[in-house]
Amino acid sequence: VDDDEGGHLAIAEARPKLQTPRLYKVVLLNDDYTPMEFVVEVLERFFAMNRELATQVMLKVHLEGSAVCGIFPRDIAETKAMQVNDFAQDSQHPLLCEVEPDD
Ligand code: TYC
Repeated sequence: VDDDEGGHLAIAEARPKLQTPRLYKVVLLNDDYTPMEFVVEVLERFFAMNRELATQVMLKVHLEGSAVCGIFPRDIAETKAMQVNDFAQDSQHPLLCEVEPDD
């Protein structure tokens, strides 16, 4: 609330200095060894895809070399990529996930 000295009160204009956060793509990369079923499970578990969509995205990676599995603010993108890479390592698959700016 602002007081203008003349005794009038006014609600101060709300000017939140916020910017929309930059977005980052989480990209899944193809390799020759990770089983297709494992990739589908990763997409279901970490990107909340149903089996049909997860299968489509897995096949796109397999056929084209890579595919975007989600677009998020930086921290979330980095966390998801790390979760996928850790899970793949623990399972002894070479599956790799990368983060890149969404221009
Ligand atoms: N190319 C793998 C195979 O033939 C399957 C695969 C798909 C691997 C997607 C990684 O991100 C990937 N078993």
